[in-house]
Amino acid sequence: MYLSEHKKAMGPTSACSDILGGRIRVNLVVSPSRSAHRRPRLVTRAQVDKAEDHAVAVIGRHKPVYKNANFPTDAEGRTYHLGTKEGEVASRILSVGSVSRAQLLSNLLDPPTPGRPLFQRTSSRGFLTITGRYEGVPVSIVSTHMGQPNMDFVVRENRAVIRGQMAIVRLGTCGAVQRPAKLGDLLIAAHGSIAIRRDPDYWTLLDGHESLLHKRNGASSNGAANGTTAATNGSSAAALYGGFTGRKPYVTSLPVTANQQLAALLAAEAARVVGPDRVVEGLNASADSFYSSQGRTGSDFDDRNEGLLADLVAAHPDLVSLEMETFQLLDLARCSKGSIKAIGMCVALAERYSNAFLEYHKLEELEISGGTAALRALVRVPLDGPSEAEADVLKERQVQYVWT
Ligand code: R1P
Ligand code: URA
Repeated sequence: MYLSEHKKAMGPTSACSDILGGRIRVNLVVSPSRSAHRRPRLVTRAQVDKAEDHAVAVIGRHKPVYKNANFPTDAEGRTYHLGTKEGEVASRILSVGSVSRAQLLSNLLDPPTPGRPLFQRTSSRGFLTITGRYEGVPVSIVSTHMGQPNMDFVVRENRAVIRGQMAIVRLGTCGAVQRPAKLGDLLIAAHGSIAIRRDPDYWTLLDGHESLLHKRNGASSNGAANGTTAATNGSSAAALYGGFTGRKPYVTSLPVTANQQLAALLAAEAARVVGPDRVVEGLNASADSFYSSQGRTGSDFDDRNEGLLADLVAAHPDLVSLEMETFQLLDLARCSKGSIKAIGMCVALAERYSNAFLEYHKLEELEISGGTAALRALVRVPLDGPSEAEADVLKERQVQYVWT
């Protein structure tokens, strides 16, 4: 039973917060024969059938049954995190970070016909998929949220519900690492992306190194008299903990490439929309956090990242942008056996070299410019359709497409 049906069946509802502060809706089920002043008893949905004839409040939402722990889908074939099924997502996808960006850019899609609104679905995990057409070609806009694990859900679960080749363009926001990239520019990862990861072992080994150093200094009460110094003790400790020496707090990967056909189309469309002097092509870096792994400093944590940005630029002179998802997209496209063409483009929201941050009211216009360029590139890139065998399977399953 869906929530709306459930609401009808279960009577009045009341919004409240769960223990993590998230909004949940509690259905108050009160027997008419009982007095209204009784406090409702909280039961889970699974317990509701067994509830005796007195006031209960049902917590939680309807949960479908998933089969296949390896790649969970429900009885309708909906994926576990994105909640979409075959026929609901187009093979050309614009992936954006936030739900509000997805909603904003859905205004760029062809106007829906009367009585047939754009397809929209928000999953239980908050992923929003909007499907319609752009210049007559089916496209989907998917809010991807933040970080590489979320991009992993978006790429893999969409791949699972689409037949034939796919194209994915990410439109995000990022930090501009060096000139000529500046605030408000569209930065295209035409040279691909590297990944930056904080290495927790650095701190683990550092702790071990320092406590051993401390023990040695403390144990050898006459250390100074023996002529031993912290430095010599330190190096023997490092030898004991082999691997600490030379270990770095942040690890960077080799670059993965972007699809060059899509990159060229996107660069041309972006230049058309905002002008060539506002488009910069180069290498992107996707970090595993907004703060430490992007070289943001502060005094609350021991991050050891003061030299990170300078090191990155020295090692990668073509580095232009720093964000959190593009690497995962390009890496999965690279491993997709030729079935995904991908590229990332970001609005420069921060200048890391000057410490300036874009006035937020200017962002919407830049998102629309970037979104227009991305949609124009998406509908122009050639894609192979489903194979004959896949087409037969689709026909047999009588898949309904939301854009037809
Ligand atoms: C951090 O604020 C977020 O903004 C950037 C980063 O990649 C990260 O997701 O992109 P989006 O604006 O697309 O979310
Ligand atoms: N998003 C990021 O990940 N980094 C920035 O500096 C700005 C936006």
